[in-house]
Amino acid sequence: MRNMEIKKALRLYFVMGTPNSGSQDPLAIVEAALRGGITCFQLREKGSNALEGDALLGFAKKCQALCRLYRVPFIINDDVDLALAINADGVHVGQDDEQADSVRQRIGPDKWLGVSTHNAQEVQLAQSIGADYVGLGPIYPTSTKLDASAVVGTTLVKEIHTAFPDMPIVAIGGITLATTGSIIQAGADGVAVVSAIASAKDPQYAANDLSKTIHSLLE
Ligand code: TZP
Ligand code: MG
Repeated sequence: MRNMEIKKALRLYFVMGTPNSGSQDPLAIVEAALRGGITCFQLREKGSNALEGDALLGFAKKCQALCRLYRVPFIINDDVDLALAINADGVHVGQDDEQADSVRQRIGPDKWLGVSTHNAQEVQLAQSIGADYVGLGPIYPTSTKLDASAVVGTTLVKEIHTAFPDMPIVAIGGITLATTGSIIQAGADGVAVVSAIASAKDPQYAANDLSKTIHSLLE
């Protein structure tokens, strides 16, 4: 049950922080994305001019309130303290962040735990410590994450989907409307995007286009 719920939430997973909003109002982008049909939102506040302290707390609460309005899960990247402070729906960690098993202990069994992975060994480890889903990527080159590791392509999505059929998988990295279909066809439960929505001229329209494409391929 939980697996199915998570797979559905991964369909169109929007990842954003204020540094990704360019000249637009970040909260307006989040709301536009929600109106356009995103199914999960991750606050990933990273990079130059990233908010900290009370400013971050305030922004996170506003994002959370919007997500609640649209009944979309609200996930925090990396910052377990923040996730616990505001009672977020989950936490997402990378390989260089706090160890996933320690995160699971701190957040308890109910909150979702997502782990960024790049190969079968990392997926196996994530599964063994009780991750609810894995992020796989970068599928394509991306300029959004400066320290991104080597691109893995859709081949890795196929491989992981075959080896771990029950594990919810979301693909990330350089994904656009044009490449979304092949990623879903490779076996991902959904796509995670930053710039395809945050840097779009019309984020609501961009999210809606992605949403229609994904939902047409998944029943
Ligand atoms: N992790 C791997 S690639 C990436 C993250 C957070 C950035 C994805 O951003 P974009 O703009 O969708 O390529
Ligand atoms: Mg991280």
